[in-house]
Amino acid sequence: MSSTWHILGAGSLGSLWACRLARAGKAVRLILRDPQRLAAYQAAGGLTLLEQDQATHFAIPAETAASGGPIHRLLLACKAYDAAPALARLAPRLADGAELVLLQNGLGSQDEVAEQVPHARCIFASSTEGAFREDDWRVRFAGHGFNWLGDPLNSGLPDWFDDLHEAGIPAEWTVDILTRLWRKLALNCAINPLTVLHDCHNGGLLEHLGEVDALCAELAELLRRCGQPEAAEDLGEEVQRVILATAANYSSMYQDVRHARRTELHYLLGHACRAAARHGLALPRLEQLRRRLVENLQARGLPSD
Ligand code: NAD
Ligand code: KPL
Repeated sequence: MSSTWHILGAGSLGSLWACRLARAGKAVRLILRDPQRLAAYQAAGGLTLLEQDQATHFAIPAETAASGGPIHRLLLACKAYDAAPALARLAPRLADGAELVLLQNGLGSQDEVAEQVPHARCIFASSTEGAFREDDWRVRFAGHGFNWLGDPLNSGLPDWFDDLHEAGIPAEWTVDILTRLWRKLALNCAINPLTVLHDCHNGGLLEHLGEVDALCAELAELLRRCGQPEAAEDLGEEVQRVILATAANYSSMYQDVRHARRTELHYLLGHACRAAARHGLALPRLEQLRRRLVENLQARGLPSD
């Protein structure tokens, strides 16, 4: 079994993982979107990681999905809405027993991917690290955080897990990855859409705590109905703590909207509302929030699915 890390998506998190793994001497290959992106990457000569005032260059090899060669270990580091289409192009290259790490925020995309590759092992990740692209192939490590990884179908620790520690990637294996993902989804649902609708940074929601609390009550009810009571515990308190701790920041959804990028709404609030409907649970505030957000995105000419 090859120990190469194939990483699809040289965006913010994909580049951050690629640079740290390469710095630790791990074999890494980037998978880029098409021959044009590959040519642009090759002209740049690699990725640059910016940490505080230090810039380090990594000449990581790259290819496109059309390249030959089996893939044994794949980090899928694209947005949730790109995950299944991106994987479809790579599926023929996955070796027997291949392992995939799915870095997508929210829920739903992991199942879309797993359904396509029933013979591969799909490991879900939930990340609170922060990174953003300053320019093509230049990524800034913006916020220290943590990564939880786990496989809802198999609790066994993957044999490559120490690669992460050796690369300085803060990570822990958890048997409760779905609880982690649901909890983060609920936090994102309580904060991110309201920052778009009220056009404010996270701290601006301190003016709207009644609205936030009412959403948290519905989200907690949903989590319990979905068999995630732990993810529901003290949700409102944690949401307020996050609002205070990140008061000066703009949420990821706010930033997507400000840069006229597609949001991950379908895998966040959309997933929550679909789960509620499946359980026959009426959550009027959450549904109204989704409708207001869809209208807001449509008015801006942005995708709203
Ligand atoms: P990003 O947009 O910066 O990077 C995604 C990259 O994937 C882009 O470069 C895009 O071109 C590439 N891509 C898409 N489809 C592709 C394909 N078919 N082939 C090759 N490349 C393809 O996104 P990101 O910020 O790194 O986010 C990735 C995921 O991680 C998201 O679900 C996000 O919510 C989550 N996340 C991000 C951060 C962060 O700080 N950036 C933090 C926590 C979680
Ligand atoms: O994860 C976040 C995001 O902006 O996506 C926080 C800061 C927790 C707000 O929901």
